Amino acid sequence: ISLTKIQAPIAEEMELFEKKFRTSMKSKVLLLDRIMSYIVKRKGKQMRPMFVFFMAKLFRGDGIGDATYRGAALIELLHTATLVHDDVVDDANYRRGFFSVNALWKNKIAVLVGDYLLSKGLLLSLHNDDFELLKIVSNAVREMSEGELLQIEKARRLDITEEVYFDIIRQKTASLIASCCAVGASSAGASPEDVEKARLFGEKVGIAFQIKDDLFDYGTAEIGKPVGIDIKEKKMTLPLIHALREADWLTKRRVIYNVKNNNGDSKRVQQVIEFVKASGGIDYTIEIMNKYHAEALAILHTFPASPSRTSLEQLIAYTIEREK
Ligand code: 2DE
Ligand code: MG
Ligand code: MG
Ligand code: MG
Repeated sequence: ISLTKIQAPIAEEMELFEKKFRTSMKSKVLLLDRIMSYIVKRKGKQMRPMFVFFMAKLFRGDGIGDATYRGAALIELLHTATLVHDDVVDDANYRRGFFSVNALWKNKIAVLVGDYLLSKGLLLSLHNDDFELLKIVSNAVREMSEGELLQIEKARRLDITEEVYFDIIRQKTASLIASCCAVGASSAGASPEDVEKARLFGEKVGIAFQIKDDLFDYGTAEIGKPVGIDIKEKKMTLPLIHALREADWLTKRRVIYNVKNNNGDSKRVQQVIEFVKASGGIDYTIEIMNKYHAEALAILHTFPASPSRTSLEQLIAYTIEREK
């Protein structure tokens, strides 16, 4: 199933959202405005606002209020900010098949662009003194920053366990998708218990989402991001962590040596990829991803059946089946 089809029930809402999103990115500074239009033209799949809207509709089928629109715009601005900063942190030259902001305008500018987007997003929550929204997303920003730093700390020593891996992805990726769902529910007037359930649902989805992203690094699909970047960056993800755990000490030493001293050499990186594939690291990772998907689905099914629930089912199926 395609994302366009999944989006159909909220096509009108998404259109209005996009207008709000674009307006909130405007700046009088010419340089900033140019970069903003560059970013807007290369927009992503916008899965996060979709989570906000469908989750809101789950609790208020009769329509989407202003609070939900603000929440969706805030989340997408925040998401865009994190990607701009993430590419600086990761030294990544490509994003969504195009040059990243740092590749075109250098780190100095990219850092400031990210700050600008973040502040624009946070300001949206003040339009209606929406402190619940501000609280949810401020927490997500804190968690994402901690997750990124934890990842850097662990990349130095290559000693990451499966447990630490899940800590990292829960913080750096799942926290934002969890926030999408919490914001959607809360903006539609859901009870605190339901907001918490929505958050937990989003967290499971987010973990599955990042596992899928990490699988892409092994060349499991054509996505406009080069393969092996995580390994080059000494980022240990689940396929490699699992493969290493199963390996004998000599193999382990050889592979870790290759990761540590790859110096961007594609041949060394390719050797690591081959090792992971041969050791069943990919199959194992897919299994775990499916487990998180099933857990998300189980939480979703504690809510009564409705068209929006079906849409959310489709959206989480897409999360793990997507090719980009
Ligand atoms: C994606 O990980 C995770 C991104 C979180 C970024 C958060 C930052 C701190 P990946 P890909 C930088 C918070 C920053 C703010 C609030 C401006 O695996 O493969 O690097 O898409 O993702 O590059
Ligand atoms: Mg990155
Ligand atoms: Mg990163
Ligand atoms: Mg990645």
